[in-house]
Amino acid sequence: MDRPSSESSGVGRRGFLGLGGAAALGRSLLSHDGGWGRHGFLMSMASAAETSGSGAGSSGGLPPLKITDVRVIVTCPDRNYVVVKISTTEAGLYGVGDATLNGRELAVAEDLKQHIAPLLIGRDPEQIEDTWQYLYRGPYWRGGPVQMTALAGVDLALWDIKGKRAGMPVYQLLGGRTRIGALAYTHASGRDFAEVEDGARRAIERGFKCVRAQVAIPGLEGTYGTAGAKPAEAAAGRVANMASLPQTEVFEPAPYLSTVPRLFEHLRAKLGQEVELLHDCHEKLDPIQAARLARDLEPYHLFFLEDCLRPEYKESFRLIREHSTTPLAMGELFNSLWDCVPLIKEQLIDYIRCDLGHIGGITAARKVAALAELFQVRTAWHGPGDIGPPTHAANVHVDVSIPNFGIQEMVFFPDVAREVISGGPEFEDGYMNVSDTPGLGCDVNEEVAKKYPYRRSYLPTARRKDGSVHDW
Ligand code: KDG
Ligand code: MG
Repeated sequence: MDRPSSESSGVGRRGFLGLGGAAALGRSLLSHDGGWGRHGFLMSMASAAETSGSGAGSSGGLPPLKITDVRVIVTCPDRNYVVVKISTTEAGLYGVGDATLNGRELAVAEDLKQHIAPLLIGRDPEQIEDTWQYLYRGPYWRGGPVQMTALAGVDLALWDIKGKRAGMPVYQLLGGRTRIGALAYTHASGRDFAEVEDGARRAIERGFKCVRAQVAIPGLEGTYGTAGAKPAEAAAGRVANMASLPQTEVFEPAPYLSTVPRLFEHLRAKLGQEVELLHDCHEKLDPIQAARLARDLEPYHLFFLEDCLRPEYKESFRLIREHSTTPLAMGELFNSLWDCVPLIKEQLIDYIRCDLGHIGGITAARKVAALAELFQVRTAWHGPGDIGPPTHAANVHVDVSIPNFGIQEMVFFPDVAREVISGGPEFEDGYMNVSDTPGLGCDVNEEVAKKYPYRRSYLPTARRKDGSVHDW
């Protein structure tokens, strides 16, 4: 299973010439009626999108642009990342996207190399929406986390190209700034309440105004979000995971449901009212359990309670709503735009927190955000360490350009990761921001990436005390 550190799609000029032939055949079929009726129009779209970009796409006197190469770089500086680099006919003009799907990195890399790259060579990179539609609907077997992560990687690289070509940061292309920065939250976790409190105090000293708090549950082996209580333990856990099969944590709802409200009682008593507190249930609860937790947390005024339910059970959010005024966030496991619709349009949540890297990139996110705006739902895009800097950059470009931004989850990447993938958002005084660098503002160093070969790694799994499988 292990692969070399850095892999390229191997689809270059030869693939481009090959596709040109197929597209020419397509054109001749489409133009069979020989006129400028419906078929003639289709012919011109296919021609513009799939081959040369001639007559469509480029504007403002710029010459037509084509995609010449799609490179897929798999690297593991501290953890695995999949980077997509799309080159164009303009010398030095390329885009960098992120297609990292934690635990299934090679599935996405192969999808990109084997199936998607050949479709991109020769296309006009400026036709982002058309390319999105073509890659989403084209394969017939649409959707799923692997394909949507691959699509996001391409989408980000294309927005990067468009921004670089325009000489503008992507947020300008999305309509320009609506705010000076994106309110950020970080994580505090620990083996007991005092350790979580220490972590929260450190975050506040660093400038954070919002902190997500997770605590180990007494009597249970491993609890989501607490492995990083001490940096050394987190590193050890990650290495162990890379060397072996998935670790198994134990989950029981009863101690979890009684411990979490006491954690927040402790934090409010020690930290006061000013800091915003959040908690991630990580899709572990049944509806009535989630309703109880949301109600029990009401006195501690959470900014939001995250991902209470498994992603399949959208209508069950109604039950939680009926019992509590704790604000709800949901969505990091969604990989379809349509997953978001019932929750937003029925106002069953307050924050939609899709992962831009798994739902199809900026092109998808701006639609989710626009729908959410109409129903007074705000955004809280997923921002964990297991998606790469280009996705974090994309998060913030969207955050600072939409009217209904809520909050942004953030991480600090270790220096070794930044050696390979540079750029990405900056943090200051509680807010994230992106620079005015044209495009997304990230780059990849392929030579350095080769120093860090891919290492197979699994997310943990969970079981109940009786041995049955539970959600991690
Ligand atoms: O790969 C899984 C992580 O992205 C996820 O566990 C992180 O839940 C998460 C969060 O809210 O950051
Ligand atoms: Mg989460």
